[in-house]
Amino acid sequence: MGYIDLKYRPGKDDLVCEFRVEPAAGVTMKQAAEAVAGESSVGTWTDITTSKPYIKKLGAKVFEMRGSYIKVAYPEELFELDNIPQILSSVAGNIFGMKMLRNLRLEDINFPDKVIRSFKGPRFGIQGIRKLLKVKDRPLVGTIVKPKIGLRTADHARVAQDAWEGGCDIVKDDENLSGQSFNPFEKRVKVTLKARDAAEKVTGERKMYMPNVTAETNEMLRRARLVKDSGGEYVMVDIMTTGWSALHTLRDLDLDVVLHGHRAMHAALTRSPKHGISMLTIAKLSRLIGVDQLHIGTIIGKMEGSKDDVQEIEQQIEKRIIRPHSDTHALGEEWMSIKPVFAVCSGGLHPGHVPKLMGMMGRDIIIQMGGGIHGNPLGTKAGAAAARQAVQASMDGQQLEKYALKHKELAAAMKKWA
Ligand code: CAP
Ligand code: MG
Repeated sequence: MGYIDLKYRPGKDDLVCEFRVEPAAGVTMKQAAEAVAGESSVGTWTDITTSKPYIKKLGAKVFEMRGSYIKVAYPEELFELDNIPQILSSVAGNIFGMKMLRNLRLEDINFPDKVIRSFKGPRFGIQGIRKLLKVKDRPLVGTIVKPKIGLRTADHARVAQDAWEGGCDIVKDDENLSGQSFNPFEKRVKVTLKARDAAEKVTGERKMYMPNVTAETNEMLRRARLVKDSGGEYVMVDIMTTGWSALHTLRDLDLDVVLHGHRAMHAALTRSPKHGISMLTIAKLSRLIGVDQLHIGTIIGKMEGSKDDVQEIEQQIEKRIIRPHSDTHALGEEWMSIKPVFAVCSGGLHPGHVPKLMGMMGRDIIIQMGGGIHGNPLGTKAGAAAARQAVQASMDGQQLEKYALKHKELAAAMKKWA
């Protein structure tokens, strides 16, 4: 069954994917494209005796072939509208392992309206989070308690309180901290929320604690409920290691808590420009299911990421209507009533990075510094103050060097890292 039809134009009910395809030796691009479209829709490696005439209309159509890139349209009847695992088992499943391909990368998925309408999307979105924190238009400043794992509960809460009192809006657990014996989940939530309340009293500002609820799904739901019942307003979840179904289940709990999506393990899929799944695709799936905040990389810090990709991803999660961009292989999207997601920038950041980061990504970002705050020679409180000072200087259009002359905490950070 031929799947290539370069005259076909996708209908509004089609789901469309863009792939980067690298055929194996001896395989033509056409043969590779046929194999990708067939295996990800109704085909297999050989013709069969059991097919029926009505199957043909369910076949995917390769409607564009340009260099190493192909665009494939899938009739939406192939999919269960609110079932991300099934959608990915089709367009991001077996095809990655086919011998006919040396490499394959899923660059983007454009979802038909019916799929988009079948998901909740973020509960809070950017405006909901700004309202909760009472922070109108500057970037939010967050930190991660460091050392990333190992602190006993009381020490963990102390670091958090210092960070809040120094100026952080948000303090989060690190991605590999969950319910270890040295810092049990229940105890950590209670003690750290108390520290949050004390910091709110001292500073007069709203302060948020993001406990990491990552665990087996039922346990994760229990932990999220415990956070809510203990007066918490945020939970953090490692979306890649818990999985799409678990994230969907957590979102469907519809707890009135902000969902922070950490993407640890994403680079196993996203890092190679030749093979895997783009962070753009992962970001769109996360928005669809409904995280309120998502790590998207920064280019500047210690983690891999290209400028175009990160800026494209920020657009995709923050805007309602996205135009296609051929250079980043973004297919565009119409997000209708799905709320925007707050872009989280972290990874090797320190206050000296803030002007460039805000210049590149604007003000609707959450800047998270772990080492860049707790490594300040004057300590965590000063580290948090330095981060806020760098944001304020950038908001006022002031050079950090000048601002640091009157702000010793920023001066200490600049001296150590800039
Ligand atoms: C940052 C961090 C973040 C990663 C996530 C860490 O700490 O807490 O998890 O940066 O990367 O564990 O490394 P530092 P991304 O600020 O001390 O680097 O946001 O790219 O997913
Ligand atoms: Mg971390």
